[in-house]
Amino acid sequence: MIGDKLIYFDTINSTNIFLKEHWKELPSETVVWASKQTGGYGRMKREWISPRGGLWFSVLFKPKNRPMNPWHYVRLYTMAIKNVLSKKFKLETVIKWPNDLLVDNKKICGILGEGIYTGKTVAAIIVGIGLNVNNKIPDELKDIATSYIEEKNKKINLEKLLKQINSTAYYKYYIKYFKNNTISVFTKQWINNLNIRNGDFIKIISQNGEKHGKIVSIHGDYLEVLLENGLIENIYAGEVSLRKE
Ligand code: BT5
Repeated sequence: MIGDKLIYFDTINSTNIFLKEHWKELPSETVVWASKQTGGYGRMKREWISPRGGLWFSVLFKPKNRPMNPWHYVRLYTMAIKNVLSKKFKLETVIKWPNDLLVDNKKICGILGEGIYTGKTVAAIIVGIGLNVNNKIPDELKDIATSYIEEKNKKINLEKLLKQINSTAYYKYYIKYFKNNTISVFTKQWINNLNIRNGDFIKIISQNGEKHGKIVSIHGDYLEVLLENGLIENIYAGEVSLRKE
């Protein structure tokens, strides 16, 4: 079960970095949890602010003979956390494609999937989860971020929450994923929970700049987008952020 091996730190640079350095000697489904991170990061090495009170953890997967797309692993955690927040804590969120959970358009959770490659094959996957729980949001993030305590004025026990998330992820999502050996069994549920729909106008932001377009169709792994220049492009998760327009 995920988290049977749990490594805890009061303070660490980043739980993802720890697993990147130690993945070889640790078993699959090890969880690394820290009360505070000093060097937390998101996609494209963006800073992830991780003060005490939030839930910051990473999960190692080293599955043999299983699909190894880091984004699929991210997606299952996104759905599991949405499920736990709704069912156990009465907080409704929407999934912002591809890796965030939002409350009223503000980010409460960000998830980062990283693959460790030996040659061309993925030897391990690290899923890093940042969930704002009992931490107040600093002024510089107030417009774009929120936390459970900001929304509900209540605290959650972080250790219990961590266990609830991991057992929901495992029993409701990962077992089915591994058994079917494909993420497609969740595609319908994924698309229904997203904050985007066919026909939405979006801005696509990547390291190569910005593009504007209209969503033609949403697929399990990508969005089909009609760009301003008339071309159709498939947009994959990864180094891309979206804004609805
Ligand atoms: C993510 O990146 O959303 C993935 C974040 C993953 C963090 C976890 S914590 C445990 C593990 N260890 C790590 O070092 N990382 C993982 P991205 O989509 O790139 O979003 C990053 C952006 O979110 C930043 O540029 C800020 O605008 C914003 N941000 C930073 N800290 C935030 C916070 N605490 N809450 C909400 N938004 C934040």
